[in-house]
Amino acid sequence: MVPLSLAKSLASSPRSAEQCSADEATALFRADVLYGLSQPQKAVPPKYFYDEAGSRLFDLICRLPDYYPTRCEIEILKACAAEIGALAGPGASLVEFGSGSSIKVRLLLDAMAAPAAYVPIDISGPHMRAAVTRLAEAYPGVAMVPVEADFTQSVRLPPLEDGRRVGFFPGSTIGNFTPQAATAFLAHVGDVLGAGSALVVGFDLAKDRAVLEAAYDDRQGITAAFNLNLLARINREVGADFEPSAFRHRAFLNGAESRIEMHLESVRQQEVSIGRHHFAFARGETIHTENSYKFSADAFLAMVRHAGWRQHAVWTDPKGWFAVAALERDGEGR
Ligand code: AVJ
Repeated sequence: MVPLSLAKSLASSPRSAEQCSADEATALFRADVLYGLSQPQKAVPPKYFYDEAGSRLFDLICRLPDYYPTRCEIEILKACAAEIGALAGPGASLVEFGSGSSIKVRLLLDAMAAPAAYVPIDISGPHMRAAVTRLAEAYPGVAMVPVEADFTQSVRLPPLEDGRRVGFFPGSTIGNFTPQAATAFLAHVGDVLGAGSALVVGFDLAKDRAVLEAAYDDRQGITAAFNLNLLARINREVGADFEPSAFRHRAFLNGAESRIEMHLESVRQQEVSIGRHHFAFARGETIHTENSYKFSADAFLAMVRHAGWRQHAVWTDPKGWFAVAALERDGEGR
């Protein structure tokens, strides 16, 4: 079951969905957009960034000089891969939540002894399947079992071999949730993976405002294009009449909440229509499109404990900008 707090915090309309048809996915997208634009603070959940164009733009973001999280996390994973491999044990199955281009997972598969399966779960089906095709060539002995699903909703795993189940949730995607929803999500992941499983999760650390704001408002304007692409997607898939050039990308640190917020700001007073629904925008009014929480290691580990996980290890990069936690769950496993 989906914890309601989880759906709410992402400004989703309350409902549950997984592994649904394209028509159903579009209907849910429409419902989320109508719901989100009806709120006092207009909002659209960040999971909708990742259509084909958005997934490609996100891959570009990961290579930007200003966007440090990807580089820091890869540096950490290279250093701790052997220990994660030992934690996984032989014949383990690796389950990745929000797999995207599946690049970091290679570091773990390389370090694992005879991994049985790789189970990527991603909302962007075509992007994921292309990544899995590339991965299958490099890892012929590993069963590739992609699951096209919204992992913020309840997910069912396919049948897996007897080895340990190891969840992988990199990139600080956990930071898209409010701390309360993140705790609920970590508990949900524990239920999905089951007793005796492990979880490797990346999270971004609180740091200097200038570094953070540059990472989310890069000089090349790629993050702006990524944010604005959401409007083009809503126009195309939901039939809205957004004028993307009448909105501006905004990204800033909300220090009180310890999160980067991304918004799309209306440059003038205007009205946007979706079918018979009309949404008025004042000049300067925004659509809140993403939260990206920045944690202290202590705060993160407190959430993890509340969600029923035990800490195995926490690693950071030399600058102390990003962290990866390896967690375990009690029990016999299967
Ligand atoms: C994929 C959610 C981890 O929050 O840093 C990157 C998304 N947004 N630049 C993040 C994102 C703008 C990213 N996560």
